[in-house]
Amino acid sequence: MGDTVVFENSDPFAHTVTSRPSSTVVFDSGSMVQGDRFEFDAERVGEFEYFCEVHPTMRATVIVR
Ligand SMILES: [Cu+2]
Repeated sequence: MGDTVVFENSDPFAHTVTSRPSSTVVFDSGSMVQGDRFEFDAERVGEFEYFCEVHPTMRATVIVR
């Protein structure tokens, strides 16, 4: 807890890191092109689901213990 998760887009296509409605913490990177970075401050214990607004089937979860 209290650490930072860094997302970096190494893909040639744009993506976002956007919290899903089920997440208790709201976050959104906006459009990230190749090389862009987004930081998520893990200040709270929990499981935070996110997806890509451009490709909604791309989903994952940040788990903070
Ligand atoms: Cu995407």
